Amino acid sequence: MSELILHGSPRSNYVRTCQIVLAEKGVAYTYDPVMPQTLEQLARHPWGKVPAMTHGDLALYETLAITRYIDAAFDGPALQPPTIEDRARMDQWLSVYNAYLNPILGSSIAIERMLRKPSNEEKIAAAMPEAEKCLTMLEKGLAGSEFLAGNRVTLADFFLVPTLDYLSQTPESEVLLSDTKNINSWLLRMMAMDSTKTVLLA
Ligand SMILES: N[C@@H](CCC(=O)N[C@@H](CS)C(=O)NCC(=O)O)C(=O)O
Repeated sequence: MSELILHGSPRSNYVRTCQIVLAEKGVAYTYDPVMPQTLEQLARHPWGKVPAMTHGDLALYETLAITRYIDAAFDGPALQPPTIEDRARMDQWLSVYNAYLNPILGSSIAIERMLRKPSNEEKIAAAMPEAEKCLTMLEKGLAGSEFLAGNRVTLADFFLVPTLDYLSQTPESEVLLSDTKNINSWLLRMMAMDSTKTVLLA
């Protein structure tokens, strides 16, 4: 089979999601460390974002499309639930992550604090109330199950974990993650997985 190439910058949370999914599935791939908004990335993604993927004749952008493809195209553990109900829950979390969690917990706080120098303090402060809401909702979501969509890890968990890993390293986490025992246990569980360790602790 042709070689799979993952294009994207190494500190991007979305690129990290793809790398974790590839590791979880045991897929050998070539990593192409390209920055967003470069001419080469604009040729792959109309908005110049990372990641993108090439596999033979197939060129894809958007993390959801890439990770669903990898899960379907390769052997290894299934990363999408077998039941209609759990799959719908996973889809709901994926949508919630992309629409609400990543813009606040990821872009406005974790990425801003960890990767932007100097960080935009006003942007971080403005996001804190909404971040509390995001985390309260996540805490409730993890109350009855080990993972977001039941007791098996799914793509939804692999979307969230790079962002929560970054967030847990920020000073803001001392407030945000001080009373979130379900999220904290989930994060420990996620960070103990070989695939996650390989990417996030590298
Ligand atoms: N909807 C895209 C989002 C990807 C995204 O936001 N990537 C960020 C890095 S984590 C990026 O490329 N940012 C640079 C930019 O927007 O110019 C996906 O799911 O892949």
